[in-house]
Amino acid sequence: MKLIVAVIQDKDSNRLSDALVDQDFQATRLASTGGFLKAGNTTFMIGVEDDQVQPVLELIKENCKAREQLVAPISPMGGNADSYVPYPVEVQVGGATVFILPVERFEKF
Ligand code: 2BA
Repeated sequence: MKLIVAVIQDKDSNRLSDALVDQDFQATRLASTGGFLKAGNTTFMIGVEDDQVQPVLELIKENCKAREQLVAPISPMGGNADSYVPYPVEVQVGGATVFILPVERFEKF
């Protein structure tokens, strides 16, 4: 068994949830925050048998889009201004960032 941990954009989360439910996959959604943008994103925990990893990855690929996002400049507030960038910078936010972990034991009570 594997635990798929997928960090995706909030905008894609309902679509991915619906697709997972349609295909009878069980998942848990956690509200999370990206360390770099400090903006909300959604983390899915999806427990599946090994042979179901690939179908779940396909669903994630189909339902999660990469998008450009602007990072607003943050004032150095009296600190070192050497690295200060006075204009917004565009970064591409995935798609999805996916970790696949082995599950040692799985119980439901
Ligand atoms: P954030 O940390 O808010 O990052 C958003 C996007 O900003 C990233 O998109 C990447 O394009 C850019 N970025 C991140 N760190 C950067 C840096 N030091 N310099 C320049 N640009 C940077 P993604 O790579 O698609 O990541 C989307 C979200 O997935 C991340 O949001 C974070 O919440 C999660 N994530 C990505 N890699 C991770 C990792 N290795 N471990 C845990 N979470 C991760």
